[in-house]
Amino acid sequence: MIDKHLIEAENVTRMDNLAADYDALGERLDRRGIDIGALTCRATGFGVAIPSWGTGTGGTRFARFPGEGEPNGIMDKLDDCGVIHQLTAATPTVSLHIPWDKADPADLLAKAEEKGLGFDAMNSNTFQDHADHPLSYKYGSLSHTDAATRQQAIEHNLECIEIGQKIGSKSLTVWIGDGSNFPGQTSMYKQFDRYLESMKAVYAGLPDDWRIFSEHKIYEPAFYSTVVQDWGTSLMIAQELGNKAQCLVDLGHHAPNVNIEMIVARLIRAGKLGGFHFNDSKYGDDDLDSGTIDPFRLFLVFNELVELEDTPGLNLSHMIDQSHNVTDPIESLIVSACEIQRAFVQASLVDREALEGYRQDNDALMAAATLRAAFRTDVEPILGMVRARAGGAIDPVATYRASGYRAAVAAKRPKSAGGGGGIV
Ligand code: LRH
Ligand code: MN
Ligand code: MN
Repeated sequence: MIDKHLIEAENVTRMDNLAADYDALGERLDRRGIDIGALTCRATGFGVAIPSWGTGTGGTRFARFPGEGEPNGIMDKLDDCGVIHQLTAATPTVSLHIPWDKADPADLLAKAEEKGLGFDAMNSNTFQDHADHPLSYKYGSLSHTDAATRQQAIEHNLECIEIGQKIGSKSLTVWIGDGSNFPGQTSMYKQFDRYLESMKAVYAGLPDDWRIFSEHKIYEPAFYSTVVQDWGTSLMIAQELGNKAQCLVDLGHHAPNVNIEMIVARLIRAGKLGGFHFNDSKYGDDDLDSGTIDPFRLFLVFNELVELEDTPGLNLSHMIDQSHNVTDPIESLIVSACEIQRAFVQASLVDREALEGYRQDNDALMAAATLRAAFRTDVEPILGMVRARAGGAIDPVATYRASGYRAAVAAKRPKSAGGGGGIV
């Protein structure tokens, strides 16, 4: 962990400016009838889960360029997650990926406790072969034509639930790469049917207080058709499986320009929105840091979430899913957590009563202006204050750099290999 005296010393250098900025913002918000104290409280309660796999350097299918001091295994990853939470005070949980993070559950729990972390959704992985799975997923997993391969994939998902139960997780996210690469290669009807049958077997093993999330993605690794390719299919799956099944929206898993905020509203209406994988993208599943390409879109997603937050039964799992190729993953994850929290706070600033009035009057211009007024408000003083009050860093990236954490772990962790291919 980072020495808390260092965090305090770093904060001391920034506290006067922060306090002045916070007061000034408080005055401005007051003129708009918004209580900065209440908003700060709201922001304090916000958390997003770190993907364990995001702490390593990702890569593309062309190459992977390992960074210094990369985590070797889940215990190192949890150390890094602990640092991210320590500095941001906004990432209290970690989402694990099996088999990448397989370890004795008692050790996982002990490490998480030491770092003040909990566990969010478990992620199964049947998009690559496992050393201890005799059958290959080259031609699919839960929807494979071969019953034995489907069974192997089902059992893997059940094992993920079993591990999750031991560490306090309450949900399983299923994303599969199944699909086809050529027209005619597969029966799209029968393949989906096989998938549903397999998922029913997984669902049957789900504890009563668990949820299963179906994660859609338009394409990749299959390039002609994908079994769970969009939110329509994902909704069908969740509806066919039952109450404990919901949809997970990974922001990068759509065609460019798709109106994701509308998907969010639709899934909430159906009672089927379970959670998110936040990231940003320019072209496809780029897995870039949240809010770095299109912060307005992130804001619009949160605008729907805030507007509909009192919907009965809404219980969202906020998670990040990113891949870092050219940055220090810890820094990228810090930036993303802060940007996601920022979007939440900005969306909380929307004058909902005025917006509703403009909607009633069909005043499109003023409705859009109402959203813009919230989006344009610089809420950084609120974010900084939330972190400072929680023992985090006013400027988490600067504090992280000042701590020398990366160099310190680089001296201890053996360098990992580069080469072709990264994680998805
Ligand atoms: C697939 C995906 C899915 C996987 C993760 C590694 O692209 O978004 O969530 O589990 O990447
Ligand atoms: Mn994802
Ligand atoms: Mn993805």
